[in-house]
Amino acid sequence: MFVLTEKENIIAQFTQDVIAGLSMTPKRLPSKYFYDAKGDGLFRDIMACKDYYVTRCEMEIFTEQTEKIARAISTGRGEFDLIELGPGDCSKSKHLLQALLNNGVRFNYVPIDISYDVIQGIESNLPGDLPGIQISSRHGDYHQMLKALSSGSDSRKVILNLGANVGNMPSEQCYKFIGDLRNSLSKGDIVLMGFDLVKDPKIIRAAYDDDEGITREFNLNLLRRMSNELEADLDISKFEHYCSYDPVTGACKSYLVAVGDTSIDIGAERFKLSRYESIWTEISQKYTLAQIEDIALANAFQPINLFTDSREWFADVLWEA
Ligand code: AVI
Repeated sequence: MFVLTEKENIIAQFTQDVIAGLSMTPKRLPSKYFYDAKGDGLFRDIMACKDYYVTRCEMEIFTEQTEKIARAISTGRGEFDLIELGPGDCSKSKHLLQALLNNGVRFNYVPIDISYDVIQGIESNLPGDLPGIQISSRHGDYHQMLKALSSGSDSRKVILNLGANVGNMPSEQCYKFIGDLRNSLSKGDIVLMGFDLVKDPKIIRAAYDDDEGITREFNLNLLRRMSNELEADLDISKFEHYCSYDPVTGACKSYLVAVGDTSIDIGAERFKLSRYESIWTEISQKYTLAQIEDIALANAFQPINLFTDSREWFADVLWEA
């Protein structure tokens, strides 16, 4: 029997998603495909760039309120699995992990990420940085992550979903993800989830169209991946990055806009784009605190704590199942 390797499966899924997205009107592509080794590096550059406030705000929460968060997630809990969805380089969670280790809390750290590079980075660096940490990493996307959660160990679960990752899901998908997350947990399990808050629209726009052009490169990387991995025939110089923020809906959206008539060929498929036609590549949704509470209650979570940075630009909320 002919069996596809994991790598071939990933390419087959990528091809299928790209063809489906480019067949839509208007065209769209999923932002999860920004992240290969180059995309991970560009995202690290975005996190360090002056216009992108998101990471610094959440880092302030994790460095200034580490003990408070450590106590909130561990008190009265016994041993637990600390499952981090999309940990990146763990730069924020590392503070929390260190505090838990210092306090003698017994936990097993389970980082789950779609990127192999991220998982490999954690496995090779974290034990050196945090001696004594127990790690059981997993590789997969959000859908697989939730399956892994419900079929995982019977230990108490504490889920970390930091960095405004849920903001990258359109609202129906975000509700579904949080509903599925709730269904994969048992009563008493808890979730610490990051949300970027509504703020001055100019600050949000600048964060997603930074002066150094890193976000532009990040967005264009999706086309680069299509060219390299799917052997798509396309001309990257025919596309530009554009981002909009709608203060009414809180939706910050990124697009690749064709700067001239062009086409993208994938295998036998040809997708024509006329000048100024756009491909929607990403949403970074911003929320009010009231909306965040509604999301929790609508999905049978009980909000139990809230941590914000000093400017109230970002919130990490603690919900109990
Ligand atoms: C990963 N995610 C939360 C980032 C965000 O802010 O939406 C991805 C990103 N896209 C452009 N800049 C950063």
